Amino acid sequence: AHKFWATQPVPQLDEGPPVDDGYIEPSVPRDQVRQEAYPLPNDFEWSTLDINDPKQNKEVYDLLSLNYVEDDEASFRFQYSSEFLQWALKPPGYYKEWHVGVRVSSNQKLVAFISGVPITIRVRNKVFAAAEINYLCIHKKLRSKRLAPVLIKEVTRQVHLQGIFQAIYTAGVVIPTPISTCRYNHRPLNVPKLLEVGFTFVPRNSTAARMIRMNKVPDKPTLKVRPIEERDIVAVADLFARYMRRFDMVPVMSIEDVKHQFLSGEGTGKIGDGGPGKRVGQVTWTYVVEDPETNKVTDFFSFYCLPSTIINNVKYGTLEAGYLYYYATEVAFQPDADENGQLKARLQTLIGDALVIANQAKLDVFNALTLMDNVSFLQDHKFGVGDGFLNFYLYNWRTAKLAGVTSEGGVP
Ligand code: YNC
Ligand code: MG
Repeated sequence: AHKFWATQPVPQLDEGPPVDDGYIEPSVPRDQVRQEAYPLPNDFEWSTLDINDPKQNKEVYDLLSLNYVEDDEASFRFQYSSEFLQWALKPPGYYKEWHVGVRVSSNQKLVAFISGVPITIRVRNKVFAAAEINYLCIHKKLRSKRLAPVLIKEVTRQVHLQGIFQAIYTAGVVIPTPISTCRYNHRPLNVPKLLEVGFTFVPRNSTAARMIRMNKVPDKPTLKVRPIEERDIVAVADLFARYMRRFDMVPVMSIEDVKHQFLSGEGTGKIGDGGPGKRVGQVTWTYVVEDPETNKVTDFFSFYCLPSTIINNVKYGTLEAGYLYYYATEVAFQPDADENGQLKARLQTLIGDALVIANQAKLDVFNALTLMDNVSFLQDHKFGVGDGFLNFYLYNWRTAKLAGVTSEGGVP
């Protein structure tokens, strides 16, 4: 039933669990990688996108904002900003050849895109270099013509040409074969707007006023949180690396990676310049907690802002959504912190503060997936279970199923 995926080095749907973790197809030297681009249908041509060029960046933005991922009811569509694309597509060591576009030859209109960025990942006890594939998008008028497999094969070729033979990617659709499946959860912040645009509904036996009251968040954070600065990077990198040992599939980040992931998306200028609670062009929010006595970073949390176009609403054009990203706390390393509830309590407080900052930044909703230790605080923080699922995939790598991309032993 999967004409394309049946030909690829991925575990097939009917396979049993593997005996050992490892590659499916061996790596090959560069000169044995196919040297010519895959053929496209007549009238189309390949085009490497230069994301640094504002004009090309805008072309990707325009393609995605009209044709990228929508929810099942076609009410909302992701609207990645130009700044977001800059941040997401240009981590340290990125290859411009992995930003693959397809244009109509006659008028040069960009009609399809797929991207990869380099990442080092650990899956269980194995660490390897991979490509993180994202933003696969084909113009609505060119759907169901088997163009997606051509894009995937071409980006795979470009990844192989750099000596990398594994990849990680996520999708809402189920294809061969998810290594984990997570569910979206949503914490309402701006209840009146969420009701007006049909993101949430008043349940029977409740009222809008009651929902607003229930979802109020405090004005101020509980902990002494402050935005991350350059001087925190080494400490955050260390804390991040130690915390990630809790989980079975994680990125391994250099100092440069940490700086890119947690500092470079903060926008420019002072908080407030880009509207309430944000800087101009702000994509990510990362906050740290410092021990007042030792000045050591003891905790951090991070989220990014990804608006969605509201497809049929006259009053509101976009839904401003925050997505919980990485976090870590030193409390995890206190003896028995997992068992005696200290870790659960600290995460509860830390994520409560993330909600306060997200609310100050005037986000409408705060989203989180059922991964890392998230399940331990989602209910208490009044996240509602969403309709959307996110499947995680590895290309050319076998491993047994992972429980919600968390370690078997996340916070219960
Ligand atoms: C998808 N999302 O199953 P079979 S996520 C992978 N990821 O193949 P056609 C997908 N494969 O089943 P259309 C996929 N969606 O026959 C579909 N497929 O074997 C498979 N939507 O191709 C599908 N963006 O061209 C089938 O389909 C074949 O015209 C059908 O195009 C699909 O970025 C798509 O949801 C998704 O723009 C481009 O619907 C289009 O429908 C669209 O006839 C809206 O394709 C936006 C959207 C996807 C977001 C994402 C991750 C992509 C991962 C791709 C796989 C990477 C593999 C690793 C490569 C590097 C390896 C190294 C080393
Ligand atoms: Mg197609």
